Amino acid sequence: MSYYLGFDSSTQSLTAIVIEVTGDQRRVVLDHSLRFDETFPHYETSNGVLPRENRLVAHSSPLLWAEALDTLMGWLARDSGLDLSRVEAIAGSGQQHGSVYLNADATAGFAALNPDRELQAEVAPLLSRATAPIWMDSSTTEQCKEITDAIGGWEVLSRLTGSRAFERFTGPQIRKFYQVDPEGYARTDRIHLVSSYLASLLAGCHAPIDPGDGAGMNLMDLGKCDWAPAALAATAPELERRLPKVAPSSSVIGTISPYWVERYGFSPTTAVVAWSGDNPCSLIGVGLVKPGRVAISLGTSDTLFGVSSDVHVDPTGVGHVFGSPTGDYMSLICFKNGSLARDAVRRELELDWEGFSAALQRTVPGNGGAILLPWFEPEITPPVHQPGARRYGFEGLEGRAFGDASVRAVVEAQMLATWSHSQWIGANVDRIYATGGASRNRDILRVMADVHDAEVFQFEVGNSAGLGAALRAFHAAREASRAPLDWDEVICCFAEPVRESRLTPDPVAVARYAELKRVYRACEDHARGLGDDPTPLIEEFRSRRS
Ligand code: ADP
Ligand code: XUL
Repeated sequence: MSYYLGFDSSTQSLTAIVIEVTGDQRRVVLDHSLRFDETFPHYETSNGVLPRENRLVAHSSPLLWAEALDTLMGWLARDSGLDLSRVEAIAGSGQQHGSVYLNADATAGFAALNPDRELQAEVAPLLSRATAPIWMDSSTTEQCKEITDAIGGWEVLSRLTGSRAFERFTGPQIRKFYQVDPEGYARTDRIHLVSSYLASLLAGCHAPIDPGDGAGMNLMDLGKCDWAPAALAATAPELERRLPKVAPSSSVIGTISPYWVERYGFSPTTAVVAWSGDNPCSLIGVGLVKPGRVAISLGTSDTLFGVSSDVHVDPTGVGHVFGSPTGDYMSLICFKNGSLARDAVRRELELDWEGFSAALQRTVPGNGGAILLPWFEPEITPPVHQPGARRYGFEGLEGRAFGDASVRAVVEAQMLATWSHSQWIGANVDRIYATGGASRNRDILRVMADVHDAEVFQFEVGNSAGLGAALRAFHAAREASRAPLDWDEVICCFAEPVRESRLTPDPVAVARYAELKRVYRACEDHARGLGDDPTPLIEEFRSRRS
């Protein structure tokens, strides 16, 4: 009887999911989260982001992530009722793109963590940069341009690494650090992603970066799954020696370090498996191990992703191709204004989530042409650098009608954006797997089903990234013990949609949204200064109202 432990170090929380596999018996035995803002208030984070004046900048703390790992391990050992000595393997998922900068003492420091001391106290002297830029940072437009020019254009970079240069990607972030703090860069001996940093703390040595997370750096040759010399040269000097190796997602890094054995009672034989990004892990956690279907994750970010067997780069330069933990590829689009935008509208109207749902129920598909582009933060898809929500078609709405329309307008715009910007993926979207914190809200999923004209399914475990990490631990442990399982066998019973959760599209709403799609695109273009005033289209949409 074995346990497999998966962590998910996301933007706002750290989650542990434990699965048990005994012969044919498979079950999730634990799913527990610590939210950063509430559990660790001394870091003063807001939704996992350190205090900031500039909205383009978003950093978090590597010490917060270490403290969360130590605290959650302590809870598992003392309060979960699980015998941690039965954990056979551990893997993890990290918010993508975020980077941690370590000095030359880190290699020895990781190998000799003192189990009598808290993890964050052990890690603090090993950092060469106090904070970590995360995926919400949009402050590197200049560096993106420089890297793109140096490499010969965005198409070249995109074909090489799977994405054009994006502000949040690790390469542009590293270049900015090198430029604004050359001494800090010179002091930096190793640069980790959130995923490989936390894996290193577990293994007591520098962990590799997997192709899922490595592809989110603008530094990895996607075809070779190794660092791309031209991209490294365009980013910062002597970068390769500062990066961990790229290794397959199923790599066993080693056994768990004595720190965790002595502090919390793990078996010294517990395998530590390479961590990956939250989206590649989610792919496994919703059972997308073969091409065909797509998932939409409504976490802090909203993402839409699917598996493909070949590299199919977005010709419009908006989407990404990452490595999948199965060895295939994943196509992905990412929206920064996901849950936090829904939260912003909800809070402004002083609603709880039930009230938010009630507003969706009181309003009709198409919303009388009222559209709210929810760019509260600078947006990734489409690229919008000047934050600020944009409203169209709200004239004449007041009081509760205005509030209700705002709720529907934000959700409809988000779903229309996932539809509009995912066409390049070319997937057959007749069924969508919904995951992430907001996927428990069936009123939001109703809009998803009608806009995409697709059936939508929910999952028992809402945190697919954490579950995917636990399943990756199971998969890698079986491979290491020379009893490999096909991915279908790995995910069986765990990552299957709940049949009874199925939402089917409503033909009347589908027809209405088919008309609204053109209006939505016109609003987006107008708001970005790329198109005419969409008012005539909104009026025409209204006049067609049956
Ligand atoms: P992440 O993993 O990126 O940290 P989660 O997947 O845990 O984020 O999602 C957290 C978000 O889920 C919260 O910011 C909140 O807005 C959203 N959420 C939680 N419950 C609901 C609900 N009932 N309806 C809509 N959104 C919800
Ligand atoms: C993906 C992305 C986000 C983060 C945080 O490219 O930036 O989804 O991984 O969840």
